[in-house]
Amino acid sequence: PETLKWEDPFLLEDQLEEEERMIRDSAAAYCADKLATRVLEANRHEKFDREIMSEMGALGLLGSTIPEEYGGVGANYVSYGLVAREVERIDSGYRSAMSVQSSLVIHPIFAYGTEEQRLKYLPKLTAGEWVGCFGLTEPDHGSDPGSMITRAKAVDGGYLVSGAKNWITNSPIADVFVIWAKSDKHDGKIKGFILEKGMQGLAAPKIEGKFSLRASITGMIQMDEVFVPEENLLPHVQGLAGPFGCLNRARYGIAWGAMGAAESCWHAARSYTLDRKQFGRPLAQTQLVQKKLADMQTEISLGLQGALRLGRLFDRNIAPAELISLMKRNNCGKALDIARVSRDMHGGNGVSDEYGVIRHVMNLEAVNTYEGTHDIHALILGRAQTGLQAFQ
Ligand code: TGC
Ligand code: FAD
Repeated sequence: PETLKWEDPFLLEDQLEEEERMIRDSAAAYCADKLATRVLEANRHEKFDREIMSEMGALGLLGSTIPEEYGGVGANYVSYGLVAREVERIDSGYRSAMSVQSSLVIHPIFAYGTEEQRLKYLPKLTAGEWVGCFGLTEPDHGSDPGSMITRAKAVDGGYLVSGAKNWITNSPIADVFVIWAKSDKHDGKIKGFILEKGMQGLAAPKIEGKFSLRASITGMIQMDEVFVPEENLLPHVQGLAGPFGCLNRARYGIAWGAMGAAESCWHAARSYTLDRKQFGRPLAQTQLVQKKLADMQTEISLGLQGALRLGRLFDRNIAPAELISLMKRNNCGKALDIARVSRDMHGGNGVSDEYGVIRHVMNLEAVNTYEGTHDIHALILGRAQTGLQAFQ
């Protein structure tokens, strides 16, 4: 009989192509070398090191799925997911920075932009020379972005954009802002606009006192009649399908990423309880601890298989949005549970940042909320199977 590979029960490794493994391995080496070494201080002092974007850009980790002529490496979505898993194994905040740049800034410019916009923005964004952010959520409209109040008023040669966006990853350090606003020139439909740092009337103050994703920088975007020239409108999409086309990709990446954070917490719990003795034996030799480890192993291996299957469907362009909701919801919820249990298994040491686990707990609280909360994804799935929408 075959022996179970405890850390990879379904032999996920065997299901990957050679090129996928290579991309994953190079990301893993970078993470160990450059991210793991920075994260404790970054989290403790709430600082995002801008250099990380340039380093990720140099390695081809930003916008990796777009063609080479625009600065990508033409990677498939399975590879994109595998990279998200490696980065989030270290910290969800670093994965956040990567997801926003790739799925929420590079993707919409590539998919909805003009050739001139692609050539102007994509090479610099993929290189990490410019940092981008994505403004959908508003102070009074989070789960319900369709009710946004940000407006684009048509004027000679362009638009005046006014409104506020809240909880925006990377906004305080962004050079490029992809903003979603209702446009009076397009019958009040939602359109995407590219704003640039330095435009008059544009500000992006940092949100202080964040106790989650402290290694990632988050801010507001305030727009007071910002003049945006016509050539900065994303012409090829309108309505919520625009931002959701981006969110589909980011949510998919998060489904992989959250499992990376969960694996980190699982492995930490296993090592800790093997080493730590109480009542004269390793904690790992108790039934309660073994049950917890078995639950972690089960949820993570199923979550990873689901993410891989979704990635294969993504790469064939046949992944339904609701399936993305299913995997984002399941993997974030399960990862958060696993992180909390791992924290408990570390006893008092579990609340020290030296052990890393409490940081994952704090991070996963936000990961479970952003890109559609756990309950919003349940409502998306409920609607898909009953035909009844329960949002309102
Ligand atoms: P609904 O009636 O469902 O749809 C309106 C229009 O949008 C289309 N659509 C989609 N298209 C593509 N992919 C999807 N996933 C889509 N979902 C909807 C839909 O076909 C329709 O098109 P059309 O042409 O008929 O107009 O819209 P609703 O207003 O009822 O929406 C409800 C709901 C709850 C599903 C939705 O608004 C939702 O998902 N809310 C959650 C909001 C959210 O996810 N925000 C994320 C902000 S960005 C972020 O968090 C980044 S954090 C990143 C990081 O740091 O890593
Ligand atoms: P609300 O929508 O007010 O929800 C509050 C609670 O009510 C939740 O539990 C929710 O599930 C529940 N709820 C809402 N509606 C219903 C309903 N109909 N039925 C039952 N329950 C309901 N946004 C961006 O646009 N760009 C970014 O880069 C970005 N980065 C972020 C980074 C961080 C660290 C955080 C925390 C958020 C970020 N967000 C970003 C915003 C994020 O997407 C929103 O916080 C999220 O969509 C939830 O919106 P909300 O905070 O307004 O909560």
